[in-house]
Amino acid sequence: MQRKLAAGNWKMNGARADLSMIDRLNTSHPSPDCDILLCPPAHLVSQAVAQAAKGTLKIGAQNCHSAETGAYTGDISAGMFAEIGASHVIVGHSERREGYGETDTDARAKATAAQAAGLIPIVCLGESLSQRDAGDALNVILTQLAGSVPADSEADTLVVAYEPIWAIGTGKIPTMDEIAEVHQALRANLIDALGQTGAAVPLLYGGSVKPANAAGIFALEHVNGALVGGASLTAQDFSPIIQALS
Ligand code: G2H
Repeated sequence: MQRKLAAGNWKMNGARADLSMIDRLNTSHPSPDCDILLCPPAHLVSQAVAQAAKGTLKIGAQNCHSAETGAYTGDISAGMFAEIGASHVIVGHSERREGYGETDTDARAKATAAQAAGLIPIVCLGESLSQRDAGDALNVILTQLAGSVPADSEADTLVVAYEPIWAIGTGKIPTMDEIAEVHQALRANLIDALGQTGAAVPLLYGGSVKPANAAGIFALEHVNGALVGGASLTAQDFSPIIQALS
């Protein structure tokens, strides 16, 4: 059985004062098989961990370097995030792939570094609109999966998130059949690659998840939660999504 996960990705948004929403999220009591995660910008991770300490909410990072230490000005390693109490790190997000030229190889190196540091990587995959229109979505996604997931992952050391690029921050989402088709293919491929471990890896959907569409998405087979951007910025929006999952 897969654990469920409602993960908020604040991207480059939020200030210290916004961490007050952690207190409100910490008063929600998700089911025992459901984790709630917030990934604020890097400079807020430490304070967020402290603020979340009195509840069950987990705090993660949005990116990490693949090296443990070194001359990488401006970067932060997985071990550094682990040291300050983070539990997860997002890798391979399309905004990193598009904006910084990150490849599947980079995503896998970061995911491997995260696992070595004791963090759970959330490996993101997803097709562009032109790739979907060309009928190439599944091929693109499964190629990214094969190239981005560390081969020796365990069910409790990996999360995979399907995020169609054209659905991110646009208010558009795929049809329920399209999401179901991708998640079915991801599950089958993870089982091929990892055996029974692949059956238990949590699979998230991401891209314009809102309170109004969350329950329908969560009802789909092989959808074990969501990676939520804009709607994770306030408790008013994120709380009902958490409720819909748990
Ligand atoms: C996709 C998602 C969060 P949003 O990037 O990872 O963002 O929910 O704003 O589309």
